[in-house]
Amino acid sequence: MRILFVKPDLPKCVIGGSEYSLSEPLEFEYLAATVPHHDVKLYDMRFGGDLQSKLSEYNPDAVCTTAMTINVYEARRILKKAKQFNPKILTMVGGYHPTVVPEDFNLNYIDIVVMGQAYFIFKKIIDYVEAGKSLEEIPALAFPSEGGLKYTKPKITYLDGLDELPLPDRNLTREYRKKYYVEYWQPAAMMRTSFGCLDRCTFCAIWKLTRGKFLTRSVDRIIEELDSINEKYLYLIDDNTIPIGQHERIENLIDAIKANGINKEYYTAMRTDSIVTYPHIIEKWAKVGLKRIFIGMEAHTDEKLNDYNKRTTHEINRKAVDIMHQNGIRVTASFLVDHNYTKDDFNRLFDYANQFNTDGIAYLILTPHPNADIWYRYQDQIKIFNYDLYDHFHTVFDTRMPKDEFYREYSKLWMKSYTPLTVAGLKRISKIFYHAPWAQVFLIGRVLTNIFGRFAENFKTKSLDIEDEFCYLENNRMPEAVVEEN
Ligand code: B12
Ligand code: SF4
Repeated sequence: MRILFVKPDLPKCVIGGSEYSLSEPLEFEYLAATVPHHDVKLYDMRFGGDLQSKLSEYNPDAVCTTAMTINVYEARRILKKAKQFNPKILTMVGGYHPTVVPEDFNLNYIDIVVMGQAYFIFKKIIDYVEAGKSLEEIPALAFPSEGGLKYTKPKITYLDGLDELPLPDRNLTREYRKKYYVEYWQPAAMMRTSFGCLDRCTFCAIWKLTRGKFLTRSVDRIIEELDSINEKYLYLIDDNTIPIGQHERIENLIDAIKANGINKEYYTAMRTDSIVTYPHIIEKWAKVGLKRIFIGMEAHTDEKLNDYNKRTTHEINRKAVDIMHQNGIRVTASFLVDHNYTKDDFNRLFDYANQFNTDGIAYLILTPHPNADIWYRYQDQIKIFNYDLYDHFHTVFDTRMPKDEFYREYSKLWMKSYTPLTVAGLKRISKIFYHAPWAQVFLIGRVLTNIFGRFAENFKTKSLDIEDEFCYLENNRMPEAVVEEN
């Protein structure tokens, strides 16, 4: 079969996508690796182009797309176009959103909605369709129909480990690889060494994907994949690279990286309590290439950290940043902005967040991702059901301040943090450029200009709460999610 994977473009109003990162579609590389006996092709719409001409050129038998919540409308458009182009094309969608709200894809131009981790399911679907066999015995599928989705059983499947998975097929992305970047690292590759998290933050959509388990890959398998990747810069997409009590695997991995002479630079996410518990691992890893780290500090008060069930404190966060800085690792600290913020809260957050002198800082608006605890908790307070706005840069709740003012203060947070308008901003920019290799100066400029551009624009329009032809409201409420909490 000829299978076309289509990575959707981002809605125009989404912030936080290509402004800072445009990375390889690992989901399709994994799926492609399970069907080596079929002809596969990728069309990454984030780089522009025209789907119609791709369809004519390749004439696929199946078109597969993926969707986070922000991709829902674009994913639908892709599959609709494919069906209109040739009604015989098998149209399929999977990913985070179809997993938790499959009903959003109950549309007559979609043949199959796939829920959960589809590594082995995908191969079966393709082989069964080719052989003309019924798909009913394959788990975790939903078939659109007028009376509602028809599900196969069980409704969702989970992984127990990651070692049985094939290595991602990076040939799929060969024509795009040089263009993928993570902030000012380009070309940058993406890879997973573990999946899931043992913590239970209320705003987080991730830990339920593995039923709360932390799944790991063996060191040998990780080294094998590292060896097969050409890029020097690696973004490890682990949700929490070193959970407390699970540190041995990373120590062994660091030893293996050293023993195998692997010369790469790493960027990953870690909890601050792990950093504080294992400073010696940070020191060791820094010596073999850990250069950058993303930490979710989330709040400027311990009370709010408790409310998010973050299980960290200001003191832990502060120590963690110190440890990273002592080891020459660049830190991006991320904070959640609450829709109930007043002007004073914005000012307090700015002062708090900027005291750590981190290279990167991110302010994400608290967003109720379908199936996260807060999605259930705040159901009756969710006011915007336009999925394009579920990007952490828009609020879908009513705000305490008038919306215009809220967004103005929000934009100011970013502007003040990344421009010489404030001492903190000036310090940050100087620090970023001072430590940057010459080759990255242009790329850093690009990220900063993008951030500045987006938020400066917001000063003009005075609101990020835009509705244009790409942002439209289809549902007046979200359907029930199917993933059960364990
Ligand atoms: C890496 C990552 C990114 C990368 C980009 C990834 C990419 N290439 O698009 C970066 C850092 C740029 C990013 C950005 C954002 N991200 Co992100 N990201 C992730 C992360 C950590 C891993 C995703 C991944 O690549 N997994 C690896 C692949 C192999 O797994 P997978 O995607 O789950 O795919 C499997 C199945 O879902 C299924 N599947 C997926 N697609 C399809 C399609 C078909 C046809 C089939 C059959 C199966 C299938 O099969 C795959 C194999 O089993 C997840 C968290 C997580 N642990 O999942 C968040 C996550 C997906 N991101 C999230 C969000 C919110 C964002 C942003 C909107 C945040 C922001 N504004 O900055 C932006 C959006 C911009 C964008 N899309 O480019 C949310 C999504 C929640 C939601 N409601 O949709 C998640 C869940 C994290 C969170 N915050 O809770 N992200
Ligand atoms: S926010 Fe981070 S630490 Fe909290 S549950 Fe999610 S992945 Fe784990």
